[in-house]
Amino acid sequence: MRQHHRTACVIGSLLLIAAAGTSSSAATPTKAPDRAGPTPLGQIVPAPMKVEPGGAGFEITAKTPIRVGSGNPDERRLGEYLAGILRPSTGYRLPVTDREGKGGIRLRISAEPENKVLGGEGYRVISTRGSLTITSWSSTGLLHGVQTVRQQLPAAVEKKTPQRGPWRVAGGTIKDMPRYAYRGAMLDVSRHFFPVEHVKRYIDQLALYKMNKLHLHLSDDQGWRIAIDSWPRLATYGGSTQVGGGPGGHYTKDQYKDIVAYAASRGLQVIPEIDMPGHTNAALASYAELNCNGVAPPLYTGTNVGFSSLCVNKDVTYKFVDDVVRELAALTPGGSVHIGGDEAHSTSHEDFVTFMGKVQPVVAKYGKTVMGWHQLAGAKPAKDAVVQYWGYDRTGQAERDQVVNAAKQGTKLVLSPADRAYLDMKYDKDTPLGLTWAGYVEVQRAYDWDPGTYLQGAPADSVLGVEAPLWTETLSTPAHLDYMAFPRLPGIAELGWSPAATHDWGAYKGRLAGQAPRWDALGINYYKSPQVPWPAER
Ligand code: NGO
Repeated sequence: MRQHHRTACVIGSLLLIAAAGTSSSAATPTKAPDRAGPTPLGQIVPAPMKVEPGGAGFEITAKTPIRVGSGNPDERRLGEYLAGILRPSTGYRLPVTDREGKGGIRLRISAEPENKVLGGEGYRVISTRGSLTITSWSSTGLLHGVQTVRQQLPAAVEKKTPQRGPWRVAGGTIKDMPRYAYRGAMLDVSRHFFPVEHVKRYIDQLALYKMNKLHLHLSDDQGWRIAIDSWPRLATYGGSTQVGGGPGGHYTKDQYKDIVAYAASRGLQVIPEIDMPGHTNAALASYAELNCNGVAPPLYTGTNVGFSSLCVNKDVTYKFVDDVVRELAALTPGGSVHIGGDEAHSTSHEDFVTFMGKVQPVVAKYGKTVMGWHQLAGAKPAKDAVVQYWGYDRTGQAERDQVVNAAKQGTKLVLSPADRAYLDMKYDKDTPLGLTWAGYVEVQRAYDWDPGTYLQGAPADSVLGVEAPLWTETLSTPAHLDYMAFPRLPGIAELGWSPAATHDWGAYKGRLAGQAPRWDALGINYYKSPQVPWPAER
């Protein structure tokens, strides 16, 4: 049903895209950055809240130390993280030291009022001839400050072999803090499985743009990707294939913990999703008793949606849910567990409401809050539930109203409009990967909307933030992920971080273009959108 609906909608979206295309001026390449001049202060992504340029600025040299306080292990850890980026390309020693002294790069976590006003993720960067100071109230803020400094340095800093400097940071002060508390990305590791190393690569990319949530879509019809001790066949059998019939895979608990810890070290909280009651063929195939008819269906390697459902009226279903949520919650230091709830086309509305009524308290019982796709608004969202809106320009008013009404009653929203934030949509008709059901999503379309006013009628303070989902029906390698995420992901990150007053496609596309040499240095395979004035190749 949904598939049909999606195909029909492509035509409408095509018209929209065609109309939008006429207004965007031809992209003229920006000049390659002058080796003699550093990146102007604040010309980074996401745009900082406040930039006060001035003064000579700092230059990293062979003698520069990275100074951290003696008392705070996070300062040292982040000092080493920064040094790890700078050492290979600069060729400098850059010792991380807690010895007092003047000059150099200084990392400080402190509760001084100037830091406190910038909140738990804010930071300041102060660049003068004598020193470069990154300071914050928190380790996460300090990490964001490090990412800012990284982007202020020449792109060659990202390379793994010695490069020519100079390594300058423009002079002045940046004061920065995020607009939204929730700035997320979702990776679908079910349709195609991605091993730990690939997930870490994505985490590093997200951290560069100050994202702070990694939502992992751990189960779907095509594969169950996390080991659950009490139901072992979920992973060993349910995870044994993927779209197209490849070998699939799953994370052991240790591997999953490794992902969670790595994400935390990069400022990201992992939100695990077990999609229920639909999108459950992998589980139903693994355990016959979960099916209403007691018969396990075969594993599924296609890309249809909406055909599977847990058996809402069987007790064993809730034993299963309890076990899975309990084990998952134990692996989840963050506050939320995502229970899916989308496209339950094989579950009656009544059953859906019953199911969500029973499952949400289980999440609460294990100390977590519920996150769900926006269909949860059609059941009774728990008091502190967060719903993730994934509608698009063709979503009917009744469906929107349901979400808006929930928001008016206190449900918080994360916005992932499919025709803006879905990184799996094709950019245009020639994009070799991706889907089209929400239309084409070129770079400007992904960036040019305001989360604060997007869902008309929803109170502005109901919006927790934004999330860019990356579904992987057609994506199976890191190069595929790169190509769909870049250059759209930084745009969603900017919508989540930067003040609304900085929103300006004209200025943004220039800053975005400035990121390309960095992606080249990092080996990121990005889409060269004709909408962006990429620097001339050198
Ligand atoms: C939908 C669907 C997913 C698909 C995705 C593809 C949601 C929330 N459910 O988004 O199963 O993979 O579209 O774009």
